[in-house]
Amino acid sequence: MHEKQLHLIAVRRDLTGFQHVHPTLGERGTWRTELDLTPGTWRVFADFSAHGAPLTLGADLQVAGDYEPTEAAAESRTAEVDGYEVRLTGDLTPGSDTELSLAITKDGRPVTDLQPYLGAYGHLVALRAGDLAYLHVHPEEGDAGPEVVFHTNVPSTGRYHLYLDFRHEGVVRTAAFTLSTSGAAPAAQDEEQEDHSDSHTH
Ligand SMILES: [Cu+2]
Repeated sequence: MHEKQLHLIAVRRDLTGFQHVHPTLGERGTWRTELDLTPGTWRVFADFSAHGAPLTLGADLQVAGDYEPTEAAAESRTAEVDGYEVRLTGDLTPGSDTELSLAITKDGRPVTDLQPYLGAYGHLVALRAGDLAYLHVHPEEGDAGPEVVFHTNVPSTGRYHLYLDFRHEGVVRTAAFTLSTSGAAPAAQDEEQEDHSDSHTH
């Protein structure tokens, strides 16, 4: 799925840490990877596809050490990482397909030569604040920047933390955003509407 058999996402429960790695399968069916975790409580998600169905499993991970609780990030539609600035436009409206557009600039100039990462020009993970419900979002086919567009369908009202991985000049970087939903809670949905083949929540 997205060029990898297994995606492992590690997020610090106060949402101040995020890692997206790809374990390798070793003997006796054990997957292994390196993670660089700071002390505190982390949530890890194994994201994969089995028998053609996307699946995400989660588990908590306690990391020993001097732990300083940190306030979760405030609402933010812009992120800066290593001289890059990423601006998010679009809203999250529960129960309906919405479009998010992320525009990437470096030193103030639009980045138009993004490199593919996991088969796309960006990879977005959305986590619902509180229970860290996991939403995997797939980008729309598009150019190598400066904008990467995603379609998403968040299940409920609330605050979501979004993590965009993008590759440029051979380096994968992560930009983090915090966004609250707009609009009212979705009306009770019938079975039919639930089937969104390109996004899934767990
Ligand atoms: Cu991955």
